[in-house]
Amino acid sequence: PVAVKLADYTPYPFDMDHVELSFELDPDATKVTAELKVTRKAGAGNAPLELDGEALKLVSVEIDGRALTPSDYSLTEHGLTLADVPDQFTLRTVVVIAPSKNTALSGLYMSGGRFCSQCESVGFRRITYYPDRPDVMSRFFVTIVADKEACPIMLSNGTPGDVKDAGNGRHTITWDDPHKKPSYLFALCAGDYDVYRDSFTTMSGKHIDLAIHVDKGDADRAAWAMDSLKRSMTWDEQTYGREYDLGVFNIVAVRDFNFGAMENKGLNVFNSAYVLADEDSATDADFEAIESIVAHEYFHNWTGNRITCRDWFQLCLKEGLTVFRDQNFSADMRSRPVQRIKDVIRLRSRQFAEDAGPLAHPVRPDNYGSIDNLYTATVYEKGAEVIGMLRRIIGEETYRKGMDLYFERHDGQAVTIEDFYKCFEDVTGKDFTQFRLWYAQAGTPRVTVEESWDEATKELTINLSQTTPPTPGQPDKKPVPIPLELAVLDGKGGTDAWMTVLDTAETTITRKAAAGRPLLSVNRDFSAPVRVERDLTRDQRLALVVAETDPFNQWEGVRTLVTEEILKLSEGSQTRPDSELVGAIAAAIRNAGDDPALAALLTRLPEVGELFLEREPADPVALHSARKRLQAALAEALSDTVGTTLEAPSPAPYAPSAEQAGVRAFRGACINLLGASEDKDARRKLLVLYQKATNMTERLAAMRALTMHGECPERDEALADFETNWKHNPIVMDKWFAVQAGQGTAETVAELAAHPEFDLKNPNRVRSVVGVFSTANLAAFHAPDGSGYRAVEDIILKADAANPALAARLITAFEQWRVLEPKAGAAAQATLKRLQEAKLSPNSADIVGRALG
Ligand code: BAL
Ligand code: ZN
Repeated sequence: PVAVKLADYTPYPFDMDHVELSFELDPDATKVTAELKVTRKAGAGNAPLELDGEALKLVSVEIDGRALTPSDYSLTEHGLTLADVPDQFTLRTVVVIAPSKNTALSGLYMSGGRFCSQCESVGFRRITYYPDRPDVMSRFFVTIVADKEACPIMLSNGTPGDVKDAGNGRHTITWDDPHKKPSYLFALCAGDYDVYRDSFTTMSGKHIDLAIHVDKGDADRAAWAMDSLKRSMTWDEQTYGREYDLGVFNIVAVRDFNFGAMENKGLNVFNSAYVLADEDSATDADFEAIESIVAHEYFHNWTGNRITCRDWFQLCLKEGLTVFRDQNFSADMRSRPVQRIKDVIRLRSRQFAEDAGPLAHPVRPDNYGSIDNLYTATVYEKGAEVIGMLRRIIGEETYRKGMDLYFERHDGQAVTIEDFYKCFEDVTGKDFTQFRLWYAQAGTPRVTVEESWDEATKELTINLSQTTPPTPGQPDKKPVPIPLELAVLDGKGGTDAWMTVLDTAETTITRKAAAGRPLLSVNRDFSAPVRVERDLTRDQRLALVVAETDPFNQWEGVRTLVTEEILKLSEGSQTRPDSELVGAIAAAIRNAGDDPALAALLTRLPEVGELFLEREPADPVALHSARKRLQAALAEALSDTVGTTLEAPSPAPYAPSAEQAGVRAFRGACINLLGASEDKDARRKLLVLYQKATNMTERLAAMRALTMHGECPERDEALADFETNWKHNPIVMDKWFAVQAGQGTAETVAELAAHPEFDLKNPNRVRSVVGVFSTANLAAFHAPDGSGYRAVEDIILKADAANPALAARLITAFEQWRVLEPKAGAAAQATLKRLQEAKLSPNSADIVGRALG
């Protein structure tokens, strides 16, 4: 694909502040009439009117009621251009689209027999001819005409009018959205749903009708999503002073969806996996994900919708900021340290890997080949970290002042990162030019820490230096301002903590201690998204874990020890896990017993993919085997704890509360240890745990642990039982597919893909097999004989023909081919080359091309 460049941005030459859309819904031939009130902007010269459009059948074009003929316009497969238009006019177009044939799930399509839409980023152009760019903001009036029986409910953005009869068994409604918005926030859903209703009273006393639309029979399973929505609304009022601004807020759950969810104004569309939950069918992780995604989409109402992006390069303006907001919401709803650890695990496993490979790009890229491929861990997760650093540097109160100014100054506008930072410059009087390098430079900075102790002066000298490795197109990097939370610890609980902003290549700090040599704690709470390098011995690290007073760094200390141990085992410098270290880790886990959620996280060993960053070349098979050996040793060392934990009953009656979830998380960690255990009785115990489980969290944990034992009758019994019980529920069956793809081999993938319920058109199902296999089962995916790649290649090619956004995302699993051991690396490269020679969509071609470099 041809690169689009930030430097080429020019404003759209026309205002389009009033849009009337009319839909006559029909799965095979929906007629869309668009009336656009167009005004040429002052100084726009005689620019032509260029409208985007794709996969549309044009029926007619009129200007001010005068029908145009093909000689009056130019029509291509990418749009409609009218060269000669007046300064002010009404454009009326009629097109026909076929939602039932739309497998890309972008634009208007059918899912489960209902109409739904997805327009971000560029789906609206598959609905009608329009300037499909975020800086064109209009007031939308949307009329829907549909069959009464097939579509008793017809939804769009804004405020609904009355439903009226439209003859021939049809009815009609008009929605008016008073808030100007870009086309990517348009939505339309229509069909027969069950509805879970509630209401909310805002801080100024306004009544809001809330409704979640789901599959027939699923309404009760929307209760948690509704509860999460109301808590999000309260949180945004209390934390950011932001009130909801329409009388209705609708959510629609859709089974076939490319994203997790979408923040369309007043009509959020959700992947049904992130709406439906109850104790029988959902895990605590599902409840947690629903809470955070409902919050994320709701928070977009202010950070994304009321203030949107000028162009797609500014995507992090809404995404990084909104992730930062949802992470803090989750931290307030649950445990802040546990939330921080989970956020960092996610950041490191996905974003650090991206930053270290051929797909590395800045948080705000300055060019892209395919916009769908910009929805990355870097834009989202690193984008959130940058906002977190901003808040750390200026303090919470000043951050809130800056945000207040941002909302006040830019409400109703489409803006840039520069506009955002200008608000913070104005409230602080500081210059954020250097800070904005975080948006422009790709790559994860490395901070090296060296220390020396002067016994005579009782001074600890700390040398800090930073470098950022080269990334594609960016060989040289400048120092960025890195807020480092530091502390010296006396080992008796005494903590002398401070923050320093490392904004040069190198700096030296001295810290006086009251008595003996203190221990240094660095990057507490993961204050900056960097890799910290310290040359410490195993015993120094163990001492630091014991002395540590920051919960994040306590976990981090154990994590580092575990990582080093797995690396040693994988490299053969050690054949058996060091029993002293295993004992120390087991003790740390037992000591964390008061906070079972934290204890569960300490029990979870780093995934193979996270270890890739530590050594080149990476040998996934050796890493996996080393990890398993350490896990087995830990299972043995903790066997008493595992036994007593699992003998106790699971909390009852069930509640999805953070407290109960913490208890179940540790029980799940113990079940997982049984999965790694060499105890002969482990399989039988696991089957009993599976059969007796009173909730999905533990049932699934037991089934997964059984698959860790490979082929065995107990595993087969659990899998067969699960399938029998849940075959009617696709969201739960996704878990059944995922568990097997996450533990099996290439053959398992082939079997799962041949299963009658494997559906290439359903993104959740494809991701539960190919996505899980290629990102969570790296020893099998990166098998040196290339069998793992062959297992997914054909599925990716078929998926690409139907849904390019989905396929392109799957191909990113190949991004690390250069760091792999030579055999797997060569096989991965060969697969990418074969894909390149196939006729790929522009989305997939973009990823393959960049991955090969
Ligand atoms: N805007 C796309 C989905 C999300 O990030 O909310
Ligand atoms: Zn978002």
